[in-house]
Amino acid sequence: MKDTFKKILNHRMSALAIAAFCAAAAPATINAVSGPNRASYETGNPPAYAVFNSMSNNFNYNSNETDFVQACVVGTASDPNGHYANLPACNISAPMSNGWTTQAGGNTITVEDGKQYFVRVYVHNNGWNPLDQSTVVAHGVNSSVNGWASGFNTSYTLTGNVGWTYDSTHPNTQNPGLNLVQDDITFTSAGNRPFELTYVPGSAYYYTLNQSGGAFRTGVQLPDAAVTGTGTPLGYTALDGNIPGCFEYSGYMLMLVQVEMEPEPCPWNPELPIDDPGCYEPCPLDPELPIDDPGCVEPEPCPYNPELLPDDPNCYPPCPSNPNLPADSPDCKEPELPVLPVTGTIPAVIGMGGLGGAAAITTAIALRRKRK
Ligand SMILES: [Ca+2]
Repeated sequence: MKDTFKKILNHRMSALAIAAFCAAAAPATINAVSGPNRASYETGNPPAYAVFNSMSNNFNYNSNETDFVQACVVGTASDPNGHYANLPACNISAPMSNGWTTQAGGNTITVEDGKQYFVRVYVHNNGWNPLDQSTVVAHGVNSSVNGWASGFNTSYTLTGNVGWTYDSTHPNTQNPGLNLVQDDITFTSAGNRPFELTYVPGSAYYYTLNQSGGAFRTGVQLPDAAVTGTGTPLGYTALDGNIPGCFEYSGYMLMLVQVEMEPEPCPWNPELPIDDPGCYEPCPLDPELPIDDPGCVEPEPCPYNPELLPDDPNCYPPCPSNPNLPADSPDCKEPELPVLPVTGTIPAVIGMGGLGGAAAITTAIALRRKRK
C-alpha cells in the first residue's frame, strides 16, 4: 500500500485516488504527545473538516502525526530541496530513515558543542471532502516555534504551534473549537553541561511535500517571526494562510539552531572561563607569572641560611659574637680577650714580649754603663 501511495503522489493525486484513501469513518481518540488530546484519524478515514496533525498512521510521515516537532543533527544526509544544498542535512523527504528524533526514540536529542540542528514542524491539514474540497480548506494557518531561553541552560524544550481559524460553518464534530495543535522537542547535553541554544537568523523555510507539485517544493524563506509567539502565515500557493486538505498540500517548516557549550571554568580561577588569557597555573614563587614563564625559576638560597630565600629579611651574615645579630649591627662587637693571671715574672713589653723584652732592657743598661 505504501508503494501505491507514493506512486499516486508522484503523479499528482486525482480526486478519485485521494477518495480511495480519504473515505470518511469514525475517528478514535489518541493521547497526543504534546497537545491537546484529540480525535485521531487514519489515512483511510480522514475528517470532513479542517484539522491539523491528528492522523495516527501517516506512513508518509512518522506514523503518529502528533509527534510533529522533531530535530536532527546537521550532517547526516544532503538536502534534496536546494536551500540547504551547501549544508549536510537531514533528508526531509525521507524523515523516518535520516536521523530525526521520534517519540518512540524519546523526543529528546543530545547536543554537542558547536553543532547545528534542524528543527522541523510538520503541517498537514487532515480534512477531506470528496464532494466539495473547498469546505475543508484551512484559513489563517499560522506556525511558530517558541520556548527559547537566553543564556546557558542544561536543557531546552522548543514547542511548535500550528494554528488556524476555526470554521464554525464546517465544525469539528469530534473536538469542537479546536484551532491549535502543539508538540515539542527537548534538547539536552551529556552530563547536563550548560549550553546555549539559539535560532540561526534567516534559517526558517517552508517546504511543501517534496513529491507533489506544491509551490514551495524547493522551499520558501520565512520571516524570523516564525520563531516568536507571533508566528508566520503558511500556505500552499502563497504564504497567505490557506492550506487545502490532504497530503498533497502538507509541508514542513524547517529551521536551524546553533549549540554552544558553556566554557569550562578555569581550574585556578573559577571566575574565569578556561579559555580566558588570565587562566593559567600560577608560578609558586610569583603568582603574577604563569608557571611556565621563563621568570618562574627557583632562586639560589640564602648563603647564610639555605632554608631562606636571598631576599628574606633574615638572610644576613651573622655577627660572630651573636649569630642572632647581623654582622653590621652596632651591637655586634668583637669578643673581649681573656685576662691572664699575674705570676710575678717580668710582664711582657708591648711590641717585645716575654724574656726577649727583658733581655733587650738589660743590654741597653749595660751599654750605658760602659760609655760612662
Ligand atoms: Ca516531538
